[in-house]
Amino acid sequence: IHPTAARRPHAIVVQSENTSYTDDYITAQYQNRGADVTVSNGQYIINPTVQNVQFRTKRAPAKTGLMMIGIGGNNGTTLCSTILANRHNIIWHTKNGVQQPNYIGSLLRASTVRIGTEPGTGKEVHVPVSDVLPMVHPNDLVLGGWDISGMRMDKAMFRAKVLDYDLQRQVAPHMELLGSPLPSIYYPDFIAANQEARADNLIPGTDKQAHLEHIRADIRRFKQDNELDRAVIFWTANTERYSDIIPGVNDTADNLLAAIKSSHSEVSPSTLFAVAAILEGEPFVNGAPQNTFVPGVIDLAERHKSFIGGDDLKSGQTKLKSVFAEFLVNAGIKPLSIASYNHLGNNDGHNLSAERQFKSKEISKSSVVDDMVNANRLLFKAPEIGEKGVPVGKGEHPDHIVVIKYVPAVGDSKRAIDEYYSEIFCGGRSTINIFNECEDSLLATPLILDLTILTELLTRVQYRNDTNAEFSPLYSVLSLLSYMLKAPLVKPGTEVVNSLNRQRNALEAFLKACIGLENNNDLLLETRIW
Ligand code: NAI
Ligand code: DG6
Repeated sequence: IHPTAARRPHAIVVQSENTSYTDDYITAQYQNRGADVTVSNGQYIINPTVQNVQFRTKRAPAKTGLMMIGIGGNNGTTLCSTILANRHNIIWHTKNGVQQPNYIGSLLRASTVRIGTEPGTGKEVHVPVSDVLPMVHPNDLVLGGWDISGMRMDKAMFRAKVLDYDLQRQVAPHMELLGSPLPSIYYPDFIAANQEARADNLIPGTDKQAHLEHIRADIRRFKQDNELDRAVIFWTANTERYSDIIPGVNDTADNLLAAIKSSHSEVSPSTLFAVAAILEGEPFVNGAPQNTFVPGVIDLAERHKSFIGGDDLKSGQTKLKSVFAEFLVNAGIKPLSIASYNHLGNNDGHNLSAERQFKSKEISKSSVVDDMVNANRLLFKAPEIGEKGVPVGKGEHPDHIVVIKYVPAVGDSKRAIDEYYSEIFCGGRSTINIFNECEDSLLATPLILDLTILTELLTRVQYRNDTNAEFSPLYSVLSLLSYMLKAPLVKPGTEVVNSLNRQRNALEAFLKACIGLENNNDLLLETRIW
């Protein structure tokens, strides 16, 4: 099925007493099966558990806008121009021949899910992920947003130097119609000093409360002007430095709101945008690595039952690492070191050449193997237990380094080099090197689309169970978005899952649960028995 296949609203119908359809909703009963494990005298005592949950999904996707902060950058302009190319079916010439627009790289539009087997033959049936539940089509997203650079969108696309010239040339008149980005807020201390020359499109003043009101008004106006039901607010602006977490300033919702009122210097632009989105009841996704979601933001989102997701798009090197490291550890091979280098020459690379902004990226790229390592205490020693029964340190871990260098000549075409050095059988050693080269923004753009479309969908799903008799929205932190994110934000107190396979399984299982289906497992019993 071609990734740009036309919308097919009723592609799947589940005939079961667990699933019912009305004009407005799909409602499904689901049994959430797990196991409680306790350890007693060195023995694992396991009690299987079952929870009954009912999911209700509003069928009609909202008329949705995507408001990007940083719309004039490489990701922002690439996203707008490729949607316009798809929408207007612009065909262009490359040195390899004629190229058609598509949504390759989008999990939702270009990948499939196994939905069951054909009766009789047992042949597996796969459907596009976007058919499992009604979802917004990317071509239908209404595009807008802010940038500290006021360059008109067609010119900003040329500045990005991502797309083939023949496509740029043809899509430019459509991009021109998007006009210039909305003025934004610029607190120079948060992004690299080398970005200052771009900052010519600013909301005046230094009063952060006034800035918050301004952005909220922008969101309301954008929704009103475009008759939208929903606007997903998406940070794809420069990576900021980390904000200090200061008790009394950004540790609770009330303190954060007060800090904005007093224009406290530690409130970052991205945090201000997140607060604006939450107060407007619109979801906010952070595509960059900084700690936008200080505790006060999470508290505020919970209070308003608003949705947030982050952090940092997982486009290439880290995505592969979250598969490769798991493969090694699950194969019983012990990674001793993982050394990751990359260099790139776009504006993102320029900003990341500053120490504090690099630090944010280094943190988000570094935690990705932790859960796989912690899951295998045969290979990696557990932390020692201190006096009060509390673990000391993190336990044994492979050496893991991340290096990023700015090399202007290569532009958007990022080079990533990874060395996995591992211990194998009886003292042997294995060294595996990976070299990857690709246009960074062409990897990132489909992720922004997937995150936006999934976020909109998740705002339409409600649940009830034994403890909540009334249908309630999902929890504010949308950890189901983890597949597309390097350092997934999760419900405080719960564990982060970095494994790409597990993240995808979770998403598939959730989408299927919403239509009353169990996730397929690979038991394939019919192939194992007579
Ligand atoms: P870019 O530098 O081309 O674009 C960022 C844009 O944000 C610029 O146009 C800049 O003027 C604007 N900006 C900076 N501060 C702003 C503010 N306060 N308000 C509004 N606009 C502001 O960068 P690119 O390549 O588009 O990447 C965007 C972000 O996504 C970066 O933080 C990057 O680290 C992150 N990212 C990118 C990935 C990729 O593969 N391209 C993958 C993972 C994350
Ligand atoms: C260089 O690391 C620039 C970054 O913005 C990355 O391109 C981006 O974070 C993607 O990282 P990864 O590890 O998913 O390829």
